[in-house]
Amino acid sequence: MSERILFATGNEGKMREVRMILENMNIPVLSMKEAGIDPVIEENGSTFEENALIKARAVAACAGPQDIVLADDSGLEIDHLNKEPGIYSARYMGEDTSYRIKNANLIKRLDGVPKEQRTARFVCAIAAVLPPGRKYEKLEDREFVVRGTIEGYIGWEERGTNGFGYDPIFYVDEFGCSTAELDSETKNRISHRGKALRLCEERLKELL
Ligand code: ITT
Repeated sequence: MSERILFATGNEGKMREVRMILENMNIPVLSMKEAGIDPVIEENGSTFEENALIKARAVAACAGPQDIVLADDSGLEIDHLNKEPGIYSARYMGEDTSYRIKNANLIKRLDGVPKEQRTARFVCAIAAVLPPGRKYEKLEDREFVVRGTIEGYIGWEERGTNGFGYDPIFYVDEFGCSTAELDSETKNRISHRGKALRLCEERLKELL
């Protein structure tokens, strides 16, 4: 196993979850900031997978020869809004607009829409770029992308203070509450990010 995992994100909310989920890998997980890496990344892909790979490659270009680089591209798809905000979730209404305002806006756009039509999901693509110089069986094993999703619906009000981003408006039937009302262990067990990172972990164990 390589010395460390560099996680290509500037989002502290993601980073908190990533650290918890990858805890049992027994390998240090560093954010870009902790690794002193701050590349300019242009997320101009048209899918979560493409954008995750763009981020992972940009950080891998600045990383050490032993580093495993992972990146997360994620977002919220609301079916009634043609899967908006989708890959533009972070940029929706402007990157610096507060989630209070973004969440209130999405609820307003669903005004009068019944529960069956409020379906939504969080999607998370995790891309991995592995260190060069190893004997990977297939060249494509040096880079791979996995996806995890969680199905839910958009509620009628913001609830809860855990999590980040769109969590206060994303409700799951299994628990009858928003993902911002779940403790972090429960969210990580059922979430898009938890599922994608566990798939990624399995793949890494096979390859390294
Ligand atoms: P990095 O690119 O630096 O990782 P980012 O916040 O710009 O950070 P994305 O482009 O992947 O990341 O945007 C993801 C957005 O989707 C994020 O900012 C949230 O608004 C939303 N999102 C993703 N996962 C979420 C989760 O678990 N809970 C709530 N909102 C989430």
